[in-house]
Amino acid sequence: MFEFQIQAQSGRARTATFVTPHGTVQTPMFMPVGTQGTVKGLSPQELTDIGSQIVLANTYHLLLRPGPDLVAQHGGLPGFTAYPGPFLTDSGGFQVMSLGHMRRITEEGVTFKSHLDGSSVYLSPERSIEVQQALGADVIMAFDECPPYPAEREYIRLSLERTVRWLERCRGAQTRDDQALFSIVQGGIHDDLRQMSLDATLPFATPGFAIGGLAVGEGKAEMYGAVDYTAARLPTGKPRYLMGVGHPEDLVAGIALGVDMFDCVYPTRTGRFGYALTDDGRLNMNSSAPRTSMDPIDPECDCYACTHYTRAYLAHLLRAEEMLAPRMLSLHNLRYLHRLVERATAAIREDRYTEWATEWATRYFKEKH
Ligand code: PRF
Ligand code: ZN
Repeated sequence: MFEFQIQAQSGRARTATFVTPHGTVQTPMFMPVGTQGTVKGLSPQELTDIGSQIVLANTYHLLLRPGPDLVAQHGGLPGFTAYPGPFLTDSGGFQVMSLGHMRRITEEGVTFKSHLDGSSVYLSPERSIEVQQALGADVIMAFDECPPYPAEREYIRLSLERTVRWLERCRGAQTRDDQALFSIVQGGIHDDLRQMSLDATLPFATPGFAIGGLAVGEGKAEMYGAVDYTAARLPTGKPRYLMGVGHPEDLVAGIALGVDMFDCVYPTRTGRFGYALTDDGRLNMNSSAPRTSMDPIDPECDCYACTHYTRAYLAHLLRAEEMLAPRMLSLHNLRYLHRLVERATAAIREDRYTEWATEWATRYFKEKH
């Protein structure tokens, strides 16, 4: 179980298979975000059809509503959601920081007010694991703290040390052996703090390692620097997951640095706002040009929207506030990212990743007139 087998490499980029109880997946991989146990607007069948492999769900949200017991009564997330593939649950650490009110963080855990009804909720390493076991994902995440950006160096240091003590407690709380517990390396954008986090985290030899604490407001250069430093020091033979990162250029750059897994609300959120991802950059479907265009969003895309609809029809749906519009744009954007990593994988197999990435970026960032 959880075997990670590298098939090909090109520089630091690699392609591998990762075995989970609900199926074997191919990396590199983009994981759609299904915070509430649903990828907004899309059915499990649609996700399967566009090549989604693992769906991410959130401990924080599902703990508050509907509660882990109800999900467990359905046999966990697969039974509750009818999505047949693997799930990954985030631990709640990051969501408490970004969504919970009136947080109190202590060594023991975090107390916060629910963003839904203001009630007081408690999460700790033990409680997070208990909830993630009830949710039943194939990959579960350690309960960590993601410091805000910017934060004092000293705060980041104390926080990453506590995250390591919390990792030890997560380990101790785990009673199932059919869920891979991934550890999370923190340390902000500071190489020496990343090194401290690595030194303390690597000995746990978890079945996978995440790079946390990024995409919180630092610049792209700082983010890529931290990914570069961290990914180069993670074990070769385990999956590496860059948390909360997933703009197209971040996937292309992250894969070059040896990252295997990504997740982000970007493709679905930007789709709901009327933006479509293409090799020529992000297309604003709310603008005037698409309203009369007889072309599909992307002639190379094989998604349902691109094989059936013109830009003009989709722009019409968007302006009429028809719900098919956000659905189709979410579907297309997810398919775009899945195809992007499929093309990256093909380039890795041909050992021409850098050439492919340069070609892709040249077109993606070219000024359109
Ligand atoms: N930790 C956890 N989840 C996360 C992150 C993190 O650092 C990030 C990084 N911004 C996204 N999601 N547990
Ligand atoms: Zn499409």
